Amino acid sequence: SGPKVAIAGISGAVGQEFIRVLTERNFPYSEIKMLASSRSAGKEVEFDGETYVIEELTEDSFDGVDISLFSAGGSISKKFAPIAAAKGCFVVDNSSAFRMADGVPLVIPEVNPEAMADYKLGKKKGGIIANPNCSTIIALMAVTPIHRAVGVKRMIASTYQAASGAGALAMAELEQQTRDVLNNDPVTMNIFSWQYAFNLFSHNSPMTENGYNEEEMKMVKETAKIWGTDAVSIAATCIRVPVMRAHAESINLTLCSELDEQDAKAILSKAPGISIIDDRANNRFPTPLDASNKDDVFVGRIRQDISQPGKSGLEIFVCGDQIKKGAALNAVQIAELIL
Ligand code: 11C
Repeated sequence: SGPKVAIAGISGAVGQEFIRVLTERNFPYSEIKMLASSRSAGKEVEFDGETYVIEELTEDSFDGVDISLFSAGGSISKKFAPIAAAKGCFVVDNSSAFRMADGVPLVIPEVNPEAMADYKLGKKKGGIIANPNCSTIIALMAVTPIHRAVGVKRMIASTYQAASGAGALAMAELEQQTRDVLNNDPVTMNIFSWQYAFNLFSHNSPMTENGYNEEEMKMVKETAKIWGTDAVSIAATCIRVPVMRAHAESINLTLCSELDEQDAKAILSKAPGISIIDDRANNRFPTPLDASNKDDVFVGRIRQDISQPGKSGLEIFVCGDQIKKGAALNAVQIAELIL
């Protein structure tokens, strides 16, 4: 027994991860539908010991469905999420389509579960809940416990983002280009405009008028919505690096009151979903590979910022699996709250 579930975008990197996370967490369901575009319809997918035929996503797909996990791109979400919600379905949407919409909760379960207090099976008839951008989730998992303890006045994030954030084809491009370079073959660019292997570049999202790209502005705007305040000054520089599936972020904080680095470490050690790797003697700190395929966000380099007075500044380095906590796991945790 359990809810009737649908996954929209089953053939993408996050869609495939939904299957793994639902299995790992033993998510209850009575029926499950695997949905994708007509291109993937008819293909088969394995889940929980059964073979499912992928169905084409249509307006009728959500009849009788209780919870849908969407990761099929913003335009599919814009079209189908409201249709599903109108049919009484709870949609957990991984795209950016509804994140900033009034009345749509934007939720990291460890951070602001109260934002979706009314979104429970039986309590409300359907609705859309947005999953934040992966860079925002990974940053706020680590920074929110500090913010709750002493208040953050200013946050500067510099990201090192993995291929997975741009999808399965970008991951394949990184792999292929790496082979090509090592074989001395010509490198082909399909997903990105620049060589990716053995290189890095400014995030590929569109540039906005203020010189920040959309990824950077998502971190600014989504953090304000999740924390429920515009009072924290935030800026980000987002960079794509040739790493497969976990994002890293260097985060510099200006605090509202002083916090000793040891106290910061103690706060983070107790925070849900956080693992600490912070071994100065051995120069051992989080890496994207530590975080890959893991649920937790890894934090290290926890140190006082020497450029700020007293103990009013803090520096941390975080790594989190982009497909898991940055997308599929966070969405399934939201679905668990709906249950
Ligand atoms: C990246 N954060 O790593 C992006 C991918 O708004 O959900 C996801 C974009 C989004 O490139």
